[in-house]
Amino acid sequence: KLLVFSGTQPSGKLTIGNYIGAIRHWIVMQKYYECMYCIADLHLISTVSSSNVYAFRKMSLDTLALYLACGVDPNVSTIFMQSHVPEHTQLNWLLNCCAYYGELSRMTQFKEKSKFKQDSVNVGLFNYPILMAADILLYQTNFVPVGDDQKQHLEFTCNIARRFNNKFGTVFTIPKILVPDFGSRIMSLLNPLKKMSKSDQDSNNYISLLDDATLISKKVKRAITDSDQPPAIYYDPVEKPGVSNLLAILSGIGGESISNLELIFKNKTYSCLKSNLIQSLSTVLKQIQNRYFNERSNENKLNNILCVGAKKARQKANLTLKKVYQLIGL
Ligand code: AQP
Repeated sequence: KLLVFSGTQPSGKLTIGNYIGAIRHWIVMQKYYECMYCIADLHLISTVSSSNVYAFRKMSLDTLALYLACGVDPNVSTIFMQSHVPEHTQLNWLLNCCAYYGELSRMTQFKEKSKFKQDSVNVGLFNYPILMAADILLYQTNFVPVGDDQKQHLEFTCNIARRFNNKFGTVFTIPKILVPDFGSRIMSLLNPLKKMSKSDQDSNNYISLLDDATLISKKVKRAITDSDQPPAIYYDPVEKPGVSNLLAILSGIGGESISNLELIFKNKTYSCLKSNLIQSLSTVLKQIQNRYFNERSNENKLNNILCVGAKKARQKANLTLKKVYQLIGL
């Protein structure tokens, strides 16, 4: 079976951007591929300053419960914590020695996240794409379903894999990046020129999978559209970024294609589009939340899933790492 690998950082409050851009595709892929879904806790410590061990542990279990609530099935897919598989950091070092400072300096996400703190930005953030490459390459991954923001990191992964294969001998499968045509870049509600992010300082910019109906309604009502007269609802992210974003969210959550939505909302008002979106989001997120609270209340089950997942992941990771050590001559 071909293998799928993907993951999220366990901030504990995944957004509808994470869901539409990545997680909903994971669910479908479980039917056709062997899937490994990681909770990237080592990546998280490069961006979060908390030194509270309990908080990290809690956020990881929150994220696992959200995976399950969204439909990731632990009986079919391997779900594990990145920190439970030390092979990730071992391969990370070896790949460090094949990566160039110049190419890492050009990573858009690093440039954005370090913009105002050049001197104090931690090296982990700079190194992030290399650890991500290690995550993927350890499992001889064929497909990586991700949102558009991760495309550059994935291209780097392919480059470093090719470089390593050429230098030491072929060991890594070159993964294929799967970025969906629609919904791969859900934008902020108040600034549709900026990506929706769970770490956004203003929570009005995103909808978390755990937001209740009142909050959803408040945030969607405030979302930016445009002042076109008469109002026109069609998909054009350049000319109509706000309206296009709402259409992308509605399509990603409700499953209706964008072109069908354009027909449905032809000659309708923006407030009609928003009411539909509120209705659709409230229904889908309520179902996810019901399952979430149920899963989250059973910590033994969650810990057990992580134990089984780590064991399976380590077995696979070890096979690749052994070959890599041999090829290098370690
Ligand atoms: N706005 C988005 N639209 C579509 N997909 C998105 N993803 C993230 N934001 C959007 C995809 O979600 C997956 C998990 O993301 P991550 O946790 O690895 O971190 P990220 O890409 O940095 O996402 P965030 O929400 O912006 O997190 P913070 O604020 O912590 O940096 C990935 O597949 C990502 O592409």
